[in-house]
Amino acid sequence: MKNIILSAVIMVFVLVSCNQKNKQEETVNSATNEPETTTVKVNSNSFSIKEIVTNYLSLKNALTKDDSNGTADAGKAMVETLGKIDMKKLSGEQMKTYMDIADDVKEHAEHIGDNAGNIAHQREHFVLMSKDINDLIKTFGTEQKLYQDFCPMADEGKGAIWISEVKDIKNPYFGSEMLTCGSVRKEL
Ligand SMILES: [Cu+2]
Repeated sequence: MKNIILSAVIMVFVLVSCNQKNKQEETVNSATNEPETTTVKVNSNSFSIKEIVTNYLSLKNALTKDDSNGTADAGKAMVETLGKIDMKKLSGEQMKTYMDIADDVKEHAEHIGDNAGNIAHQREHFVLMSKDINDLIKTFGTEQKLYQDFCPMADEGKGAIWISEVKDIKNPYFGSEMLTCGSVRKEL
């Protein structure tokens, strides 16, 4: 009898749908993954991360299409974009925050750019790049309406976020294999 109950319980776990899993992970993650950071907002008419975000979005869209070469090109373009950002408008503290994140973005962009043909590896770096872009938006704001999406199955089941300009879910971690897996976590 005990065994029957036990297997019934296991079955229920196995049958948990993608959506239900989302909700659970969402609660866990909103409690742990969002440390309060000092937000240093900058006027939109001065410093802007707009070009970085635009570049990130085209990289993300190439991944949703399983386009490894396009993803690599967008990675290379990101390295160029980062080199052109004018940091003179930032105060000392803001500059430090920006440079910490931007250095990290650059590293991931380089790896993504160098790994055309290895989309799995590009996606590994995209997990971390997405966190950085999320931090940049949290710190410097966005003029464009953006969504923070979450896929519970990405990053080997640990779950990962990405930023999107569209409300519809188009999953960059799985592409055509599981394009609509995930959910909008919040509007940015
Ligand atoms: Cu790498």
